[in-house]
Formats: sequence, C-alpha cells, structure tokens
Amino acid sequence: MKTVLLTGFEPFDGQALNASEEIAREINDATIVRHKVIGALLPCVFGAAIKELKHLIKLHHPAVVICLGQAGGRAAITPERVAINLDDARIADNAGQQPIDKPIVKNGPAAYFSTLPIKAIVHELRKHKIPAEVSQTAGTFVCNHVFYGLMHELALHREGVRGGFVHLPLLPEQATTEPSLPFEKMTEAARLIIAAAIDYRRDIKAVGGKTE
Ligand code: PCA
Repeated sequence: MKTVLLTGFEPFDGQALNASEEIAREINDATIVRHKVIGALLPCVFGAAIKELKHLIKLHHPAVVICLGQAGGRAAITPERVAINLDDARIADNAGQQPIDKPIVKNGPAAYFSTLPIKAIVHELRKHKIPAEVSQTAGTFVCNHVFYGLMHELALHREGVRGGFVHLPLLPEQATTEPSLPFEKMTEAARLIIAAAIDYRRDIKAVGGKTE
C-alpha cells in the first residue's frame, strides 16, 4: 500500500500543546483513499526538524508528504503556496536558536511552490463548511524552514513525490483571544486534505483561492 507522510510539530514558545501534533497523532495509521497514513512528530528546532523529516521520507517512501504546523491568530486552515529560502526567527526555537536573515540552503533557489493542489484543498474544505484559504506566506520560522527543506529534498531526490505545508489555527483550549477550531473539525480537515492531495492530480483554477 502507498503511504502518506503527515507530520506535526511539538509545542513551542512555552506552550503546552501544538494543534498540528494532536492532529498528526490522531490520523496516524488511518487508511485514506487506499493510502496508509504515517503520522509523525517533528522537533520545533531549526536544522533538526529537516533532518528528521528527511529520515522519515527515507524510512517510509511516501507518495505524498504533508507537513502541518500551527499558526496562532489564523481563523482558517491555510495551505501554503510558497516556501522561501530564509530563516528569520522572531523567537528562539526549542533549542534556543534564533537565526536572523539566514538562508536555509546556501545558494539554493529563492523559493519553491507547494506541489499539493492547494486550491482544490480549499475547495474541498469549504464544501464541508470548514474555513479555509490559500496562504501566500508560511512565515520565516521553523514551519517555513521545514517546508523549504521538504520541497528542496523532493526537487533534488524524490521526483514525482508531491508535498507541501498546511497551517492550522489553534485548538479551543489553547486560545484565549485568538480564533480557534475544534479538534474534530481539524481532524476532518486533515482527512480531506490528504484525500484531495491523492485525488487531484492537478490543481483547480479558482480566483484568489476562493471557490464559492
Ligand atoms: N508553528 C511554527 C513552528 C511550529 C509550528 O507549529 C511556525 O509557524 O513556524
């Protein structure tokens, strides 16, 4: 059976939870559209996170790789369009590192686009009444770092494997004033994202990521 690698991140910035970790753990071992899902955890650490991701890819030979992260302040599920070759950390990672204005890969391309069908994913989520929109920036912290590392690895060594990054809102128990989405909604969303990534060989055309 083909596999889908779904990663989440450990909590960071002194928080007790990370929505992406909870969702990746919940979907681990599920079968979705004849693919087995491998849910795994990445450290919120520059360098080590990409190393672990490459190790997981080598181990599981996934047909699709979807990395999840948490984006406090966002109200919608946001498939990311582009990863940029830049680390610029507003806060320290879980190992105390805080790179400023550093390339992720020296002399690497400035950016990579997601090879997931990002607009089809938005379309499918909205069809199921889950708030979703395409995001044009994954930031410059560990999420963008992993997204870039993933796309670089796939471009260089894994032809035909599709991959990308999706940011999730906070869980209700994490949010004080920020928006949040219930665990069940985010779990359903992750299943729909995986199914769309397998089913849509090409992305759909839709203005601004809005499909309805
Ligand atoms: N979100 C952070 C890193 C880990 C996570 O879940 C980010 O958006 O970069």
